[in-house]
Amino acid sequence: MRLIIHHWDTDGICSASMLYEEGDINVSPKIGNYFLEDDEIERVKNGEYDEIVVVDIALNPDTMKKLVEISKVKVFDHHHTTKVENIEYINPIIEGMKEEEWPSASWVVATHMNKTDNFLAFLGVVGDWEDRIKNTSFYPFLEGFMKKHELNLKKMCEMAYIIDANYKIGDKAEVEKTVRLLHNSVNPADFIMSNRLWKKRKMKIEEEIEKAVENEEKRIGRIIIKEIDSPYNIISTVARKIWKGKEYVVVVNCGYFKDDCQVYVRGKDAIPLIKMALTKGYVAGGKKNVMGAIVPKEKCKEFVEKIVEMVK
Ligand SMILES: [Mn+2]
Repeated sequence: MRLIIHHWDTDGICSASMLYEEGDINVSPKIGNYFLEDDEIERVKNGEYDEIVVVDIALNPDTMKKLVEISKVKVFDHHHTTKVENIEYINPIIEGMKEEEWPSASWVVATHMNKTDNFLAFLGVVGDWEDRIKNTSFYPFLEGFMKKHELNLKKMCEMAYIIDANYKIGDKAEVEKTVRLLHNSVNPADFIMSNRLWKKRKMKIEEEIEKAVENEEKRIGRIIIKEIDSPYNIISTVARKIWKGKEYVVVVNCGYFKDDCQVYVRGKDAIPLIKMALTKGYVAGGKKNVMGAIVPKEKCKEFVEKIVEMVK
């Protein structure tokens, strides 16, 4: 049997859905965790899987080392990660290729499977980039696909928001179910647009995000710091909404985890910040423009100060 461990967002779901075959088991880590907790590792052990596939999520090296001790591990991804020994990586980004040419894990998977003319392949891209995909060299591919299928970017963004409402509200079981539902659907676009539960959740989440964006913020030079206190996992969306492309946006949410704060940065170069967070021993990851980290509540203030010092 094969286990697919995937990110909880649209790209992770679309990628896993393309890879999914009858009989596979698919799971997401606990939403917000970029690692597996001990009980999750235990369950992977007990599953006696022949193969573990990790998709669109940069799990921390400690987790990856535990997985490779359990079974054969393969990774499909487009995040900056450090390789762990004896794992097969299908990740053009760590081979030095351009982010714009490999805009999503769904595109990595689709290329690998020779299935690039696929709705889920493109929806994963839109999930990760939203509108900003317009300014990339990838856009003509997406445009061509949308023309052929009478879709537009606004509609595709809406579908990604509908899917993402499930993880933002914290429903891990629904996230996992979505992989199978989309896999089995003859017309995934229609399926998404007609799901009333998901659409209702999207509205609820939009209210929460609106509240957070309007919340007061601190400014230090070209850095915007926004502290929120939300039980929902909306930190990356809030950062994306505030970011205009030039400044650094730091969003902190200490309302999601019991003992930890989520710290999310969007800015010109997040790579040194990821390295700094990892050096400090925190769970952290990201891409060229983003860093996400989980930091103990009592260390959060100091951590944000360090970020400010590094980017100002
Ligand atoms: Mn992704």
